[in-house]
Amino acid sequence: MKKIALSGAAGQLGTVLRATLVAQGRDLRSAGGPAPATPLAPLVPGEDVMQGDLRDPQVVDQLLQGVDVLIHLAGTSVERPLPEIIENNLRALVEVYEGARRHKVRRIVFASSNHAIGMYPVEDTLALDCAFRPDSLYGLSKAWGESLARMYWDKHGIESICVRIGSCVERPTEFRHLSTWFGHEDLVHFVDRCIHAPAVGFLVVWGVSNNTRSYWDNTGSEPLGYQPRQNAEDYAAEILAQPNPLDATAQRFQGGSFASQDFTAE
Ligand code: NAI
Ligand code: 15L
Repeated sequence: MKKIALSGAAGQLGTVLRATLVAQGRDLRSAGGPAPATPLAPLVPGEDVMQGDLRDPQVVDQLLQGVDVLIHLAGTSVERPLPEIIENNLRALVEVYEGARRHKVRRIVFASSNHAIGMYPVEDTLALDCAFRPDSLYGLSKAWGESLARMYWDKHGIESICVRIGSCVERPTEFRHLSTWFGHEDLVHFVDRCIHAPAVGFLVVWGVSNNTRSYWDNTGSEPLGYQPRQNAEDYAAEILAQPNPLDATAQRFQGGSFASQDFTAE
Protein backbone atom coordinates (compact mmCIF):
# COMPACT_ATOMS: atom_id res chain seq x y z
CA MET A 1 0.00 0.00 0.00
CA LYS A 2 1.24 3.51 -0.81
CA LYS A 3 2.28 5.70 2.10
CA ILE A 4 0.43 9.02 1.93
CA ALA A 5 1.40 12.17 3.80
CA LEU A 6 -1.06 15.00 4.39
CA SER A 7 0.19 18.45 5.39
CA GLY A 8 -2.16 21.14 6.67
CA ALA A 9 -4.19 18.33 8.24
CA ALA A 10 -5.69 20.59 10.92
CA GLY A 11 -6.98 23.09 8.36
CA GLN A 12 -10.36 23.29 6.71
CA LEU A 13 -9.68 20.88 3.83
CA GLY A 14 -7.18 18.81 5.79
CA THR A 15 -9.83 18.00 8.40
CA VAL A 16 -12.19 16.69 5.70
CA LEU A 17 -9.52 14.70 3.87
CA ARG A 18 -7.85 13.28 6.94
CA ALA A 19 -11.10 11.86 8.33
CA THR A 20 -11.91 10.30 4.95
CA LEU A 21 -8.46 8.86 4.31
CA VAL A 22 -8.35 7.39 7.82
CA ALA A 23 -11.83 5.89 7.33
CA GLN A 24 -10.63 4.39 4.02
CA GLY A 25 -7.85 2.62 5.92
CA ARG A 26 -5.02 4.33 4.01
CA ASP A 27 -1.45 4.23 5.23
CA LEU A 28 -1.54 7.91 6.19
CA ARG A 29 0.68 10.37 8.05
CA SER A 30 -1.06 13.63 8.96
CA ALA A 31 0.78 16.80 9.90
CA GLY A 32 -0.70 19.71 11.81
CA GLY A 33 0.75 23.21 11.76
CA PRO A 34 3.33 24.92 13.95
CA ALA A 35 2.89 25.73 17.65
CA PRO A 36 0.81 27.11 19.28
CA ALA A 37 -1.68 25.04 17.22
CA THR A 38 -3.24 22.23 19.21
CA PRO A 39 -1.61 18.87 18.41
CA LEU A 40 -3.73 16.54 16.29
CA ALA A 41 -5.49 13.98 18.47
CA PRO A 42 -5.44 10.52 16.81
CA LEU A 43 -8.77 9.65 15.18
CA VAL A 44 -8.01 5.93 15.58
CA PRO A 45 -5.57 4.19 17.92
CA GLY A 46 -2.02 4.38 16.62
CA GLU A 47 -2.77 6.96 13.90
CA ASP A 48 0.44 8.42 12.47
CA VAL A 49 0.22 12.12 13.38
CA MET A 50 2.78 14.85 13.81
CA GLN A 51 3.07 18.59 14.21
CA GLY A 52 5.47 21.28 13.14
CA ASP A 53 6.60 24.11 10.96
CA LEU A 54 7.50 23.00 7.45
CA ARG A 55 10.12 25.73 7.16
CA ASP A 56 12.19 23.39 9.34
CA PRO A 57 13.92 20.64 7.32
CA GLN A 58 13.76 18.27 10.30
CA VAL A 59 9.98 18.60 10.40
CA VAL A 60 9.91 17.99 6.64
CA ASP A 61 12.05 14.85 7.14
CA GLN A 62 9.59 13.59 9.73
CA LEU A 63 6.71 14.22 7.32
CA LEU A 64 8.26 12.60 4.25
CA GLN A 65 10.17 9.59 5.58
CA GLY A 66 8.95 6.55 3.59
CA VAL A 67 6.26 8.53 1.75
CA ASP A 68 5.12 7.85 -1.84
CA VAL A 69 2.58 10.66 -2.29
CA LEU A 70 2.37 13.97 -0.42
CA ILE A 71 -0.88 15.91 -0.37
CA HIS A 72 0.46 19.35 0.44
CA LEU A 73 -2.25 21.60 1.82
CA ALA A 74 -0.20 23.52 4.39
CA GLY A 75 0.30 27.19 3.84
CA THR A 76 -1.27 30.59 4.23
CA SER A 77 -4.66 30.25 2.58
CA VAL A 78 -5.85 33.85 2.33
CA GLU A 79 -4.38 37.28 1.59
CA ARG A 80 -1.87 38.24 4.30
CA PRO A 81 1.09 40.61 4.62
CA LEU A 82 4.00 39.71 2.36
CA PRO A 83 6.38 38.35 5.05
CA GLU A 84 3.86 35.69 6.11
CA ILE A 85 3.17 34.70 2.51
CA ILE A 86 6.89 34.42 1.82
CA GLU A 87 7.54 32.25 4.89
CA ASN A 88 4.66 29.79 4.53
CA ASN A 89 4.04 29.68 0.78
CA LEU A 90 7.49 30.22 -0.66
CA ARG A 91 10.13 29.26 1.88
CA ALA A 92 8.25 26.28 3.37
CA LEU A 93 7.41 25.06 -0.15
CA VAL A 94 11.07 24.99 -1.12
CA GLU A 95 11.81 22.99 2.06
CA VAL A 96 9.02 20.55 1.18
CA TYR A 97 10.26 19.97 -2.38
CA GLU A 98 13.86 19.66 -1.20
CA GLY A 99 12.64 17.12 1.35
CA ALA A 100 10.88 15.27 -1.45
CA ARG A 101 14.23 14.99 -3.24
CA ARG A 102 15.93 13.64 -0.11
CA HIS A 103 13.21 11.09 0.54
CA LYS A 104 12.51 10.18 -3.08
CA VAL A 105 8.84 11.10 -2.83
CA ARG A 106 7.32 10.19 -6.17
CA ARG A 107 4.42 12.64 -6.35
CA ILE A 108 3.19 15.84 -4.72
CA VAL A 109 -0.33 17.20 -4.90
CA PHE A 110 0.16 20.95 -4.56
CA ALA A 111 -2.86 22.93 -3.36
CA SER A 112 -2.79 25.88 -5.73
CA SER A 113 -5.66 28.30 -5.99
CA ASN A 114 -8.02 30.02 -8.39
CA HIS A 115 -6.47 33.24 -7.06
CA ALA A 116 -3.46 32.56 -9.31
CA ILE A 117 -5.82 33.54 -12.14
CA GLY A 118 -8.34 35.66 -10.22
CA MET A 119 -8.03 38.80 -12.36
CA TYR A 120 -9.69 37.18 -15.39
CA PRO A 121 -13.18 38.54 -16.01
CA VAL A 122 -16.05 36.29 -15.05
CA GLU A 123 -17.16 36.11 -18.70
CA ASP A 124 -14.01 34.15 -19.67
CA THR A 125 -13.73 30.37 -19.73
CA LEU A 126 -10.17 29.39 -18.95
CA ALA A 127 -8.19 26.47 -20.32
CA LEU A 128 -5.50 24.76 -18.27
CA ASP A 129 -2.70 26.57 -20.11
CA CYS A 130 -4.02 30.10 -19.57
CA ALA A 131 -1.52 32.71 -18.40
CA PHE A 132 -1.40 33.53 -14.70
CA ARG A 133 -3.34 36.64 -13.65
CA PRO A 134 -2.99 36.66 -9.86
CA ASP A 135 -5.40 38.78 -7.85
CA SER A 136 -3.36 39.09 -4.63
CA LEU A 137 0.04 38.38 -3.07
CA TYR A 138 -1.55 35.08 -2.02
CA GLY A 139 -2.52 34.27 -5.62
CA LEU A 140 0.93 35.29 -6.76
CA SER A 141 2.47 32.85 -4.26
CA LYS A 142 0.41 30.05 -5.79
CA ALA A 143 1.60 30.97 -9.30
CA TRP A 144 5.15 30.84 -7.94
CA GLY A 145 4.41 27.48 -6.29
CA GLU A 146 3.19 26.00 -9.56
CA SER A 147 6.40 27.15 -11.25
CA LEU A 148 8.44 25.62 -8.46
CA ALA A 149 6.57 22.34 -8.93
CA ARG A 150 7.29 22.49 -12.66
CA MET A 151 11.01 23.00 -11.97
CA TYR A 152 11.16 19.99 -9.65
CA TRP A 153 9.56 17.83 -12.35
CA ASP A 154 11.90 19.10 -15.07
CA LYS A 155 15.08 18.95 -12.97
CA HIS A 156 14.42 16.20 -10.45
CA GLY A 157 11.63 14.01 -11.83
CA ILE A 158 9.25 14.65 -8.93
CA GLU A 159 5.69 14.52 -10.24
CA SER A 160 3.28 17.29 -9.26
CA ILE A 161 -0.42 17.72 -9.64
CA CYS A 162 -1.13 21.42 -9.11
CA VAL A 163 -4.78 21.71 -8.25
CA ARG A 164 -6.20 25.21 -8.67
CA ILE A 165 -8.89 24.88 -6.07
CA GLY A 166 -12.01 26.97 -6.51
CA SER A 167 -14.23 27.27 -3.42
CA CYS A 168 -14.03 24.05 -1.46
CA VAL A 169 -16.91 24.21 0.96
CA GLU A 170 -19.54 21.68 1.96
CA ARG A 171 -22.21 23.43 -0.08
CA PRO A 172 -22.30 26.53 -2.28
CA THR A 173 -23.78 29.53 -0.50
CA GLU A 174 -23.33 32.53 -2.82
CA PHE A 175 -23.57 33.47 -6.49
CA ARG A 176 -19.82 33.13 -7.22
CA HIS A 177 -19.88 29.57 -5.90
CA LEU A 178 -22.21 28.59 -8.77
CA SER A 179 -19.03 28.82 -10.86
CA THR A 180 -16.25 28.05 -8.36
CA TRP A 181 -17.64 25.34 -6.08
CA PHE A 182 -15.51 22.25 -5.41
CA GLY A 183 -17.69 19.87 -3.41
CA HIS A 184 -16.25 17.63 -0.74
CA GLU A 185 -17.26 14.40 -2.50
CA ASP A 186 -15.46 15.59 -5.62
CA LEU A 187 -12.45 16.59 -3.53
CA VAL A 188 -12.24 13.10 -2.08
CA HIS A 189 -12.58 11.53 -5.54
CA PHE A 190 -9.95 13.95 -6.86
CA VAL A 191 -7.44 12.97 -4.19
CA ASP A 192 -8.15 9.29 -4.82
CA ARG A 193 -7.23 9.83 -8.48
CA CYS A 194 -4.08 11.72 -7.44
CA ILE A 195 -3.02 8.72 -5.37
CA HIS A 196 -3.83 6.05 -7.97
CA ALA A 197 -3.39 7.59 -11.42
CA PRO A 198 -0.41 6.18 -13.30
CA ALA A 199 2.39 8.50 -14.41
CA VAL A 200 1.09 12.05 -14.76
CA GLY A 201 4.36 14.01 -14.88
CA PHE A 202 3.52 17.64 -14.27
CA LEU A 203 -0.17 18.41 -14.39
CA VAL A 204 -2.30 21.45 -13.65
CA VAL A 205 -5.96 20.75 -12.92
CA TRP A 206 -8.91 22.92 -11.98
CA GLY A 207 -10.19 21.83 -8.57
CA VAL A 208 -13.82 22.39 -9.37
CA SER A 209 -17.03 20.41 -9.45
CA ASN A 210 -19.10 19.73 -12.54
CA ASN A 211 -20.73 23.17 -12.28
CA THR A 212 -22.98 24.27 -15.11
CA ARG A 213 -21.56 27.81 -14.78
CA SER A 214 -17.92 26.84 -14.24
CA TYR A 215 -15.27 29.36 -15.30
CA TRP A 216 -12.81 26.54 -15.97
CA ASP A 217 -12.33 23.85 -18.60
CA ASN A 218 -10.40 20.76 -17.50
CA THR A 219 -9.69 19.51 -21.02
CA GLY A 220 -6.15 18.10 -20.92
CA SER A 221 -6.39 16.65 -17.42
CA GLU A 222 -7.78 13.31 -18.70
CA PRO A 223 -4.70 11.28 -17.63
CA LEU A 224 -5.77 11.91 -14.05
CA GLY A 225 -9.24 10.44 -14.53
CA TYR A 226 -10.95 13.10 -12.43
CA GLN A 227 -14.68 12.99 -13.15
CA PRO A 228 -16.60 15.37 -10.88
CA ARG A 229 -20.23 14.60 -10.16
CA GLN A 230 -21.37 17.45 -7.93
CA ASN A 231 -22.93 20.55 -9.52
CA ALA A 232 -23.52 23.86 -7.74
CA GLU A 233 -26.53 24.40 -10.00
CA ASP A 234 -28.46 22.06 -7.70
CA TYR A 235 -28.40 24.95 -5.19
CA ALA A 236 -29.07 27.74 -7.73
CA ALA A 237 -32.69 28.47 -6.85
CA GLU A 238 -31.81 29.04 -3.21
CA ILE A 239 -28.71 31.13 -4.04
CA LEU A 240 -30.38 33.26 -6.69
CA ALA A 241 -33.11 34.18 -4.22
CA GLN A 242 -30.49 35.95 -2.06
CA PRO A 243 -28.54 39.13 -2.80
CA ASN A 244 -24.99 38.69 -4.14
CA PRO A 245 -22.70 39.52 -1.17
CA LEU A 246 -19.86 40.74 -3.42
CA ASP A 247 -19.38 44.40 -4.33
CA ALA A 248 -19.54 45.52 -7.98
CA THR A 249 -15.78 45.20 -8.56
CA ALA A 250 -15.58 41.75 -6.98
CA GLN A 251 -18.45 40.61 -9.20
CA ARG A 252 -16.39 41.41 -12.32
CA PHE A 253 -13.48 39.09 -11.60
CA GLN A 254 -13.13 35.33 -11.12
CA GLY A 255 -11.22 35.87 -7.87
CA GLY A 256 -14.17 37.75 -6.34
CA SER A 257 -13.28 39.67 -3.17
CA PHE A 258 -9.56 38.86 -3.49
CA ALA A 259 -9.61 40.82 -6.77
CA SER A 260 -11.47 43.83 -5.35
CA GLN A 261 -9.34 44.07 -2.20
CA ASP A 262 -6.93 47.05 -2.52
CA PHE A 263 -8.16 47.56 -6.11
CA THR A 264 -7.23 50.84 -7.83
CA ALA A 265 -10.34 52.15 -9.56
CA GLU A 266 -9.98 54.12 -12.84
P1 NAI B 1 -6.40 26.43 6.18
O1 NAI B 1 -5.88 27.81 6.39
O2 NAI B 1 -7.66 26.05 6.89
O3 NAI B 1 -5.28 25.36 6.56
C1 NAI B 1 -3.93 25.54 6.22
C2 NAI B 1 -3.08 24.87 7.29
O4 NAI B 1 -1.70 25.04 6.92
C3 NAI B 1 -3.26 25.48 8.68
O5 NAI B 1 -3.77 24.52 9.57
C4 NAI B 1 -1.86 25.94 9.07
O6 NAI B 1 -1.52 25.63 10.42
C5 NAI B 1 -0.96 25.15 8.12
N1 NAI B 1 0.29 25.84 7.86
C6 NAI B 1 0.49 27.13 7.44
N2 NAI B 1 1.78 27.42 7.39
C7 NAI B 1 2.44 26.30 7.77
C8 NAI B 1 3.83 25.98 7.94
N3 NAI B 1 4.79 26.89 7.72
N4 NAI B 1 4.15 24.74 8.37
C9 NAI B 1 3.19 23.82 8.61
N5 NAI B 1 1.88 24.07 8.49
C10 NAI B 1 1.50 25.29 8.07
O7 NAI B 1 -6.56 26.25 4.60
P2 NAI B 1 -7.58 25.32 3.79
O8 NAI B 1 -8.79 26.10 3.48
O9 NAI B 1 -7.71 24.00 4.43
O10 NAI B 1 -6.78 25.15 2.41
C11 NAI B 1 -5.79 24.16 2.26
C12 NAI B 1 -4.92 24.51 1.07
O11 NAI B 1 -5.72 24.64 -0.09
C13 NAI B 1 -4.18 25.86 1.24
O12 NAI B 1 -2.90 25.74 0.68
C14 NAI B 1 -5.02 26.82 0.42
O13 NAI B 1 -4.25 27.89 -0.10
C15 NAI B 1 -5.56 25.91 -0.68
N6 NAI B 1 -6.84 26.36 -1.20
C16 NAI B 1 -7.97 26.24 -0.43
C17 NAI B 1 -9.20 26.65 -0.94
C18 NAI B 1 -10.47 26.45 -0.19
O14 NAI B 1 -11.54 26.60 -0.80
N7 NAI B 1 -10.44 26.10 1.11
C19 NAI B 1 -9.30 27.27 -2.27
C20 NAI B 1 -8.04 27.38 -2.97
C21 NAI B 1 -6.87 26.92 -2.44
C1 15L C 1 -8.90 30.30 -1.66
O1 15L C 1 -7.81 30.19 -2.22
C2 15L C 1 -8.99 30.38 -0.19
O2 15L C 1 -8.04 29.56 0.45
C3 15L C 1 -10.38 30.04 0.34
O3 15L C 1 -10.47 30.49 1.68
C4 15L C 1 -11.47 30.67 -0.52
O4 15L C 1 -11.41 32.07 -0.43
C5 15L C 1 -11.32 30.25 -1.97
O5 15L C 1 -10.00 30.50 -2.44
C6 15L C 1 -12.30 30.94 -2.91
O6 15L C 1 -11.87 31.55 -3.88
O7 15L C 1 -13.52 30.83 -2.68
